[in-house]
Amino acid sequence: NLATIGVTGLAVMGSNLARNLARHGYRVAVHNRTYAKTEALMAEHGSEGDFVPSESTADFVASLERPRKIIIMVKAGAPTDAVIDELIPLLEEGDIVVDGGNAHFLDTRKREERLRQHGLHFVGTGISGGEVGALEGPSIMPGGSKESYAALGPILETISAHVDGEPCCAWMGPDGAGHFVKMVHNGIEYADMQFIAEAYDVLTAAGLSAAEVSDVFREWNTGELDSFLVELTAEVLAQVDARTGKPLVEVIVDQAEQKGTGRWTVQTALEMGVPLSVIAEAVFARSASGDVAIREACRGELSGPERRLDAERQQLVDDVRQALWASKVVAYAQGLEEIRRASEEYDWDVDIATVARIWRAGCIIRARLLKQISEEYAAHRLATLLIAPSIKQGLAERQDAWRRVIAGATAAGVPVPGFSSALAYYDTVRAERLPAALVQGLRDNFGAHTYRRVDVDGVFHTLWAQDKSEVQTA
Ligand code: NBP
Repeated sequence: NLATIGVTGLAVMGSNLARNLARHGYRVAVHNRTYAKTEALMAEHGSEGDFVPSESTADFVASLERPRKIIIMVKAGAPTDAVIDELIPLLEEGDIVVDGGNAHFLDTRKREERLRQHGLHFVGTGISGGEVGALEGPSIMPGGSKESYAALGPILETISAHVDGEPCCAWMGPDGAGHFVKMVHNGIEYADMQFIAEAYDVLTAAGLSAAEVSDVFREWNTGELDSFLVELTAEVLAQVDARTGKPLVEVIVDQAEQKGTGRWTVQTALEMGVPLSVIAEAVFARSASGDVAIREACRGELSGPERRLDAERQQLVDDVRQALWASKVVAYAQGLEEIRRASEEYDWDVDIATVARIWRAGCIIRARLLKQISEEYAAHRLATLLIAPSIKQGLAERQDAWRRVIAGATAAGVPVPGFSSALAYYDTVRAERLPAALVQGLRDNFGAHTYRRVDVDGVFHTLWAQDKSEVQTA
């Protein structure tokens, strides 16, 4: 009696994924390098479903029906390769190896190519939703061959989160497409959290307490900002520290850490030449918060206005809500554009409407807004999300509030790098003319880098060091 699917790597994510599969009636083979973890899973949750535990990798592989479907849930990087090395000689043509870890999409491309040479399918799969998602239904972003999805997809769709009966799992495209989409998901998550943090900062600068801001976020979660992170913000801000009686947020060290997927998103964008300014700003904001030496050197040394925002409270709350919505839209626009560009570069044919659709539930960035984004991409061919009819109108309606928040925060010396960067991008792409023309003039002056003209086709250079006449170079 063979198992339908196997999971190797039974730390928190792997265990919960295996339990999720078993709860849905699948016979699940389970394996972990250190057998004690397999035994612990069986002791604590073995009765929840039909598990087939194995101590050795060989027994684990032998316990699976063909084509074998094996989900690897180990620490990303060298551990993933160690598991793959062990599996390859034990597998047979047509077997499917799924990497559910947070791998870099370029590593996934290499692994896919390597396994393909062995006649095996390698499915780099983004899984979002943390440990609760893995157990109760994550958002799942598989890449790899389309053929492998025919066998694997129905299982993954069953255990994924669902919205209106639709699974939050779909084939993203070949080789690294799934991990790419997951990477950008995490980048957007950085931006979302930065905006939320800025909203909190602005509201406290206007005199609201953490508990009051918590109430504001709880209220926001019933409207257009309805999302998992806004819901969590209300919870975190309401938490009172048992030691001091203060809001917990006020006793947490104000240095944000990161594991690296946000950085990857930005690095990739830089290499592809995609303006991902808002997500980059969010990554840099975390780094800046952690620059202790610089912050200590500057605190009390650099002058600025008193941190006090004088605004009518309800008006400010309404304005910040709108700044948050508008900024979030820009982060999505930039992130989705990065996916579209990569899809072009790597020939993945990723469907952006589908990406937004499978992010609607299960994952960390799940939000009401994603339904609207998905519908807009399904209905229109969009050069950018910003010009989708309902989004364009939403931005038009909110931009005065957005500008007021940034102006007010800036005047009070409250840093809002995320909001400002988002608005700057909005104003950049809608501009009639950009000062990039001057940049081109300067480049031509010091480096003879040439320029194009608005009125005549061709490439031109001004003889700056001579008589400043213009020559056509192409
Ligand atoms: P960890 O990332 O903490 O990895 C622990 C697992 O890796 C254990 O099963 C461990 O086996 C195994 N492992 C290691 Br370490 N080196 C190994 C090797 N050389 N050979 C075989 N197995 C090895 O687990 P996690 O937090 O459950 O995350 C798993 C994956 O899911 C990661 O890639 C992570 O980035 C990704 N992810 C995590 C989350 C989350 O919320 N935590 C969300 C989404 C994705 P051992 O028991 O023998 O040490």
